[in-house]
Amino acid sequence: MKTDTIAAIATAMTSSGIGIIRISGGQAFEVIEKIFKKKNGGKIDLSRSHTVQYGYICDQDEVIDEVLVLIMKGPHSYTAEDTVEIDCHGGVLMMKKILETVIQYGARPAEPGEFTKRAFLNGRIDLSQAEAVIDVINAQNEYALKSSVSQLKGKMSEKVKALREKIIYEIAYIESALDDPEHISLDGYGEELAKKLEPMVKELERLIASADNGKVMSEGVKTVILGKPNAGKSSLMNVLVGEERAIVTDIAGTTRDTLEEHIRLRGISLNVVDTAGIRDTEDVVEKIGVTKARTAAEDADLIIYVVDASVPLDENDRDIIEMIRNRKAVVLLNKTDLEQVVSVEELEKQTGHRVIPVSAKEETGIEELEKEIQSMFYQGDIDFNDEVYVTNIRHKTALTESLSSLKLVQKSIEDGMPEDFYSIDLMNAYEQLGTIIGEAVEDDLVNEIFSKFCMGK
Ligand SMILES: Nc1nc2c(ncn2[C@@H]2O[C@H](COP(=O)(O)OP(=O)(O)OP(=O)(O)O)[C@@H](O)[C@H]2O)c(=O)[nH]1
Ligand SMILES: [Mg+2]
Repeated sequence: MKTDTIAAIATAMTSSGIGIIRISGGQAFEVIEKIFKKKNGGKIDLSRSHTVQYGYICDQDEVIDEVLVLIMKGPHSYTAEDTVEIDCHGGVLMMKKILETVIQYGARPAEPGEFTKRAFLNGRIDLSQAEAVIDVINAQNEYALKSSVSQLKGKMSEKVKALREKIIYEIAYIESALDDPEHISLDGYGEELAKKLEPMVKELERLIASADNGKVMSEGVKTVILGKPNAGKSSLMNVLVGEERAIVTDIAGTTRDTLEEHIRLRGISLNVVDTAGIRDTEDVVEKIGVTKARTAAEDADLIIYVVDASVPLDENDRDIIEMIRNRKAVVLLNKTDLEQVVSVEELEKQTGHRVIPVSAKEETGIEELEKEIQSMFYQGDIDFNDEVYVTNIRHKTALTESLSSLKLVQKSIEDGMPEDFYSIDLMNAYEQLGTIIGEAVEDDLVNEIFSKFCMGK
């Protein structure tokens, strides 16, 4: 199917090295054929997709600019349509002139966001991903950027889709059972549904809570420093913060309370928490500190486990190694300026995590630590509690509506209402979630019923 063909200047409207004019739609190739000449006078070669060709944009005999042209055949393009990008000289006048020529030969000016809208309409991305494109462009800081890139990759959609799938399953089940009570029983179904609703409600609550985006931006990655007493945790904290924030002494059990500091590390914002050394202790105050340390570790996005290289591993270390199993963690082999009785290899084997030798005292190895954290962050290993963050008010509204519908279902179950009451509210929840990814509802239910329950077999 041929859509009309749109064109726009894709780069900023200021003078710059290069400007890009983008054309998308059924006539994109026809347009470029009419206005492009190769250096040797030949026509553009449209036989292969994803090629770059060098030549001139011309209006009849008039040469307008020397350009590179990218050819992308649909569906392998941003819009999933035939797309042409013209790289020209980045003067405002030049870009405008080329755009005018493109329009003169068959395209029309694109509306704001229309390329992305086409990507959505052509099914290449869903609505939340389309919105993420705007967020990526507008991101003012690295968190915002990171969170919108993850939304662009479809993380938000994944969550929403998973929730919707669960909900539609229940709706279909209820509908099927009401239609065919002889074969599908609803005995005890309310209780079963109540159990299933609980995690869904929690998930929605978490997502909604994350929508306090101000918090996300300023909060950063919760990083907890763990280790047995005297390992050098507070010393590390001070190095990271860049000042003597925490008390350091050679007395084991110096740090009693958790101490939190906000730092920026290579563009990543971290909330670093120094904790009391983990050990069994009779000291009442220290004991509270150790419990606090454990709690902090539980909801950390990242754990930095500090090991004293100058003394053998003991049961406190083994305890901590258990705590960080399957967690995002970096292990620091500290005090490597002293004689080492613990080796990197041994520790790597014991913990299953990357081990970096450091000395908090001499401040060596800190750069490696920073690099490691940075790469974990950008590879998506650390991901703000592994959560998707809602930064879009439309999403927040839809999630909130969906949550209240699910709560109504819970209430109906509690009140012993008939099952068709459940499905009305479930459907509301489902529809609300659907608006986030821009999906229609009607067909899904039919499909689900047919695929899962083989009605009228
Ligand atoms: N030689 C050497 N000494 C260190 C290093 N890091 C820390 N220390 C010393 O080890 C002792 C304990 O350091 P802290 O930073 O207080 O250790 P901690 O892990 O916070 O200890 P608690 O708060 O008691 O759990 C101090 O005397 C530090 O000076 C290091 O890299 N090399
Ligand atoms: Mg300490």
